[in-house]
Amino acid sequence: MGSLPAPEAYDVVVIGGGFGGIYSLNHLRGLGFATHMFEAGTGLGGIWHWNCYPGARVDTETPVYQLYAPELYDTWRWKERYSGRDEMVDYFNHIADLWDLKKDITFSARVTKAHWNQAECRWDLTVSTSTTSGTKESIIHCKAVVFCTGFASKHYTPPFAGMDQFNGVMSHTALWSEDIELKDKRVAVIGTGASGVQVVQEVAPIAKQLTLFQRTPNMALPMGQSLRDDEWDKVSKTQYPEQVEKMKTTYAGFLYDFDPRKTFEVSEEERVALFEELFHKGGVYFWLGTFSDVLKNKKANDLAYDFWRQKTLARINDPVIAEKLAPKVAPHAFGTKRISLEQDYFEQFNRETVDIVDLNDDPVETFTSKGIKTKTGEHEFDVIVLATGFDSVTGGLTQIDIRGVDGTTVQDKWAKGVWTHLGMTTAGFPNMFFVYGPQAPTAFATGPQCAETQGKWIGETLSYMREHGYNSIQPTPEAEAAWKEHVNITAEEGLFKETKSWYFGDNIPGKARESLNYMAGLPQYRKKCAEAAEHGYKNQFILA
Ligand code: NA7
Repeated sequence: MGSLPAPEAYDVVVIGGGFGGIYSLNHLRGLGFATHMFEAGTGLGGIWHWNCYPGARVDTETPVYQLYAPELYDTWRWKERYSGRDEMVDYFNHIADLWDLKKDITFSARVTKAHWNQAECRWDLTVSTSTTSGTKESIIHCKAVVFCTGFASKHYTPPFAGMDQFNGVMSHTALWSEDIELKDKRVAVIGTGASGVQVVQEVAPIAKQLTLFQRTPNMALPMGQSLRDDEWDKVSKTQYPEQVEKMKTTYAGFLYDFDPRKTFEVSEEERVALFEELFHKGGVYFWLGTFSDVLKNKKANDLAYDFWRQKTLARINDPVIAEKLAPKVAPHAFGTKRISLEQDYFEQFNRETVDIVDLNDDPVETFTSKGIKTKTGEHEFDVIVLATGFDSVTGGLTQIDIRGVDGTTVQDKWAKGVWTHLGMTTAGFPNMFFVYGPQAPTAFATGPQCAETQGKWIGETLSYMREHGYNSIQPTPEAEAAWKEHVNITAEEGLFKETKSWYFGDNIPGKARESLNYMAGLPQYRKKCAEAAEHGYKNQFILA
């Protein structure tokens, strides 16, 4: 792949400054490609830049949730087991300084169009840059483009009736502005995903009154938060190389994996003992370190749910509220929607000032100038927090006008379902790669590990093209059909597919229902990626 002259033209443009983006920029630059990043926000961090709502925090513990370069690890000191949003932003800036990234990044620059130019064998990008004097559009050319737009960059707001009538402050969690005042306010929170849970536990203690509008209870697990002291830091740094090797072998890239035993292979005492142990370890041990059949066998799953329920009920004083938060009949199999971590979420409902509306019994009829009117009456608020999620996994790509060889858009190609090869490329869109997107381990792996795995593969692929004089690469339609089948067969295995969730696109009206993630785990994914590259990418890719 020959070079194009900078600054209007690059070998590779990276879009988005989250983990995928910073890793790719540094890696590709290191391989000698003229690489530039455009980031729509004013700073680095991706979701950690945008999601500055109160209580925003990582659900994966340190030291797992980070990039694995020794120079980064050695020079960074984590403060807590689960980092808060501000610490993550500091971490990104630390990396940017260490790797001297900012000289190759344009901030406040949103790529609105990416059109493949067949005659010139390049991508023509339209970049909209905001400055104090207005917005400017530029056309940028590049040989290859790597979309690092993440799995949660297009927020979703349900079309509630009368939303424009509300006279108070209303914000989606992903568009939060740090000057929104919540102390002594009457606050509504809609949504019970990770964002809703975090907002509730952070804001309930300071709000005059808080009402949670819940459609599905979150089977949240205790976070087990703790400070990382100097001793931890010292030991952790010495263990780092060994830990990195271990993480490469586990399903999601954690330091632990599922227990190989099945639930009914052990006695009741042994089962309860393991459940207790995992629950008290905190984090997602009880989800991803449990018996290997809990997410596959309904009877095993019921036992896990019941254990979680009993633990949760014990924390809530009012039995009516307790039944809403941890109902006798599970709304779905345990762990088949994204498990969130909580610190004192359930205790917040013991406050006089905190209330819960179960939207299944008491649905929203309309927003009003003063608040929200449900079937049973009007609730008045000063602030409404929309913790209603994202057009997850695909939205970051389909919101951009991306056109391939024959002018077809990604939106059109994926209108009835996603087609990719290896969750990184799609036929008809040469030299286009995406990181942390659909049909990859995205939601079932730690972000940094997924970003590194994919970033490395993309770097190897571009290097191969350069070495062998190829100008373009795209998957064959057969390869992507086979990948889709493999992704779907893999998703058939567990209980996940029976549950409505954003894992399957269920949260967005009209979105095709299918597994948006590759669910066979990171080690298996790496194997598939390596196999595809073997023998010069033959049979799976078209190189020209
Ligand atoms: P999530 O996990 O998608 O949560 C969104 C929440 O919003 C969820 O509880 C939804 O209820 C709720 N929702 C969505 N539409 C509605 C309507 N129309 N009425 C009421 N409630 C609604 O987003 P988060 O921001 O919390 O987290 C996103 C991911 O980021 C998270 O999983 C982590 O990986 C990090 P539902 O459950 O569908 O009934």
